[in-house]
Amino acid sequence: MLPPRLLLLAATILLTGCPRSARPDDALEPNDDPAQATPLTPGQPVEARANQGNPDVFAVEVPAAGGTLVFLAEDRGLENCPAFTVTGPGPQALFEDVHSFCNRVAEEPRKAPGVELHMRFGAGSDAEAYELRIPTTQPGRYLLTILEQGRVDNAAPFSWDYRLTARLE
Ligand SMILES: [Ca+2]
Ligand SMILES: [Ca+2]
Repeated sequence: MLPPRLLLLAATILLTGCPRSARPDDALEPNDDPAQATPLTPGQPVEARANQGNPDVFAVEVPAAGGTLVFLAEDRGLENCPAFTVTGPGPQALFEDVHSFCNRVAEEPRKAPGVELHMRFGAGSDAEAYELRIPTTQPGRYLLTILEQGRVDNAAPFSWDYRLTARLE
């Protein structure tokens, strides 16, 4: 017989298809879609948490074309399993992680020309930092979405604590 908590979790997964978030979210919520995006000021970091199944959307206003928009997402703990999407201006897709689970190396992301993802590693096997470099071919509003992924068999939902900084080069 399963303990009641596991039974409740199993029922939740069966009914909703997704484990219910066990951890509190950050103070930037709700920021789950472009209309609710958290504005980022270049050079000013924000600290946040991505809970599995709950997208975190950030917006940067790029005043002029011809530079590079850089997003730096640094690991601050918990399950380091994010997928990134960048669009802009408008719905134009510039970067899209296509992996559904934590195995980032299994599938190459979709990238517009000139877009780069660099990962910095320390002692562990997970990246300490992710740097997305986006050539800004047009001025306007660019959006970054961070969506925490899971594993095939994670019973409790994953979360990732991160520090995010945008800058314009
Ligand atoms: Ca969040
Ligand atoms: Ca969110």
